[in-house]
Amino acid sequence: MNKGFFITFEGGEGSGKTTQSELLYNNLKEKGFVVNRTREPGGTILAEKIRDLLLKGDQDKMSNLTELYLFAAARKDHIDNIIEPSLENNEIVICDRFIDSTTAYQGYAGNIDLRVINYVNNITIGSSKPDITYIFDIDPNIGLQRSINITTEEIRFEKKDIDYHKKIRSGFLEIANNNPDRCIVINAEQELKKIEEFILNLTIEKYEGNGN
Ligand code: T5A
Repeated sequence: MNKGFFITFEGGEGSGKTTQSELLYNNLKEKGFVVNRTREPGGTILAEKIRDLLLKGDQDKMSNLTELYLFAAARKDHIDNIIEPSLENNEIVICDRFIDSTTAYQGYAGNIDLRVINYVNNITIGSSKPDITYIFDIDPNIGLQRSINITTEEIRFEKKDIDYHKKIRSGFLEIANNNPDRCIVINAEQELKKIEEFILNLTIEKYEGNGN
């Protein structure tokens, strides 16, 4: 029997991942699937505390490597306590951000050697590799404008300059190119409903194709 089904949503700031991951969660539940929706950094008590350290801190007060280890520590706790148990239980897990965010933000934009990033990602996730990853692609000027309209203290990364966000965008596209087996690039500038329907149909098709 197959072990659960793991879906991740990735992309730059304000690309619409959170909105669409919630829509997919509701649509799948409505169709009778057992679904668990979670996010990174976060998902457990410990990982949510690390999230606060990472996202509410002062810009540039933390080194890139410190950042990488904190994201990895939060992820390990999240995998052990939420993601793996859910997958073992044959559930569909939807996660808002996962390892590709580390590769794009700390690797492509943060300039940590990608070999280090891949090594840390691999030892952190073990066998918990996503079955599908939706990568939301958007012009960072549009994405940042969308996220500015949301009131939150979690702005450490949003505050970085536009070149940083452009590197994130091209990093995500390169990740998609290198992992065509699991990554699907979504044009995030399309109308919300169109994206919602595309993701729902493709998810069900892939889920059934996975032998579920
Ligand atoms: N991070 C995270 C790392 O650096 N390394 C890591 O390993 C990990 C895991 C996490 C931060 O941490 C960094 C990356 C991030 O900076 P987050 O909680 O994921 O942060 O927050 P953001 O990505 O900043 O989330 P945002 O809320 O800004 O963006 P979303 O989730 O992509 O966008 P969403 O859905 O909230 O939508 C933003 C706005 O746009 C509208 C929505 O209604 C909302 O108002 N919208 C649309 N408008 C028009 N057309 C559409 N199609 C729309 N879709 C959504």
